[in-house]
Amino acid sequence: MEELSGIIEKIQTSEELDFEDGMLLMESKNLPLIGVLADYVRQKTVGDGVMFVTNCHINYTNVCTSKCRFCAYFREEGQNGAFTLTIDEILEKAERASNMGATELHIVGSLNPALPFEYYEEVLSRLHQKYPAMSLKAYTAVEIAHLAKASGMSVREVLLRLKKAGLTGLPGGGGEIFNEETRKKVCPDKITGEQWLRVMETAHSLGIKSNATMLYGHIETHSDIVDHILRIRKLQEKTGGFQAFIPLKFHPDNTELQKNGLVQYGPTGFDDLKIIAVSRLLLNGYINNIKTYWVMVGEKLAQVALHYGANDIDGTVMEERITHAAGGATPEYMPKERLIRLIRNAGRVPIERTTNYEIIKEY
Ligand code: V47
Repeated sequence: MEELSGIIEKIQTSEELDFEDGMLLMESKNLPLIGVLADYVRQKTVGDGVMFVTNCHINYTNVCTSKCRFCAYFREEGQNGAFTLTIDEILEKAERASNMGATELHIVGSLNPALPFEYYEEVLSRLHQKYPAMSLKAYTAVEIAHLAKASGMSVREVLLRLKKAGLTGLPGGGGEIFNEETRKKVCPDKITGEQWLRVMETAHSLGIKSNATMLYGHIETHSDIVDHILRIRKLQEKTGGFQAFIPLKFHPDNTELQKNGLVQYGPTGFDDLKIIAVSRLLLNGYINNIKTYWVMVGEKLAQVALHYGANDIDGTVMEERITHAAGGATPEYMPKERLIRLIRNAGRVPIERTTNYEIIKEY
C-alpha cells in the first residue's frame, strides 16, 4: 500500500500518471488495490455500462511474408493449410453474419504478396454495396503499410481509396510491442512501432478512427509495457483517433517463440488483470474504452476484468483463427445472450454498441 500512496494521491486529484508511476504499478504485487483504483477511474470515466458488439471476424488469408515469432496463424505460399478466400467466399461469410444480426465485420489477414490492392478495395466496395448498414473494421496498420509499399501508393492514398470503398475504421492489430529491441526479437520483419503509429496518425487525420493493441506475456519487460501504453497515449493526445485500447494475451502454442524455448507459457491470470488495470490507469483522460478480449483471456476472466478497469468485452466474434491457431481454448462464438448474462452477472449494464461506440441498445 505504502509504495502506491503517491499514485493514490494522483488519482484522487486527477493528476496524470507518468512512466515511473507505470513502473511502480507493474512491479507491485498489490493487485487488489490496483484493481480498486482502476475500477474507481473506470466508474468515474464511463460509468457502469459495459459495451459489446455483434460482430463477425473474417480472416481472408493466412499467407504471410512477415513470419512473426509469436504467430501460429501464418503459412507460406503452397504450404499445407495455406488459404486465401475469394471475394465471393468473403461475401458468403458476410451473408451468414448478417443473417445472425452482425453489425460489424472485423476483416484481418496477413501480408500476402499475391493479392493486389484491387482485391482489398473490392472486398470493401462489394460488402458495402450489399450491406450498407454493416460497419467494415478492416485491415490493420501493418496491412495498410504493406499495401502502400506493394502498390507504390502513399499510406494516405491507400487509406483514402479504402475509405471511399466503404472502410469504417481500422482494427488495432499489429501494434505488438513498440520497444525497438524487443520488437526486433519477436517480429523482425514487421513495420516498426513508430511506423505503426504513423499509419494510425494518417488514418486519424483522414477521419478514420482506429483501435490500439499491445501483445503482452512473451519476452517483453515491464518497461516495454509502460513505454508502449505511453506512446499510444502521446499519439492520442495529438489525434484523439483511438477509440479503444486492447491488451492481447500471448498464446504460445505452435509459435516460433515456444519452439525456440524463449517462452514456454502464456501470461497468468494475475498478469491479465494487472495489464487491464494499468492500461485503464495510464490511459485515464485519453482513451475511455479499455477492452478485455474474451477470446484471449477466457470468458470467466473477462468477466472479472470488468472489475479491474475494463468497460468493453468485444463481441460475438463468430469465427476466430489467430488465437485458436496458437492454442486458444475459448469457443469461437459467443451468443449475444451469453455476453449479456456475463455482464449482468458482474453487476454491470450491458450496452450493445456500433464499431464507433454509438449506443444501439441498453439491456
Ligand atoms: O496483430 C498474433 C495478435 C492480433 C498471437 O481492434 C496473437 O477491435 C496472442 O488485433 N497470441 C490480431 N495474440 C487480433 C487483434 C484484435 C482482436 C480483437 C479485437 C481487435 C480490435 C483487434 O493478434 C495480431 C497480434 O498482435 N496475435 N499471434 C498469439 N500467438
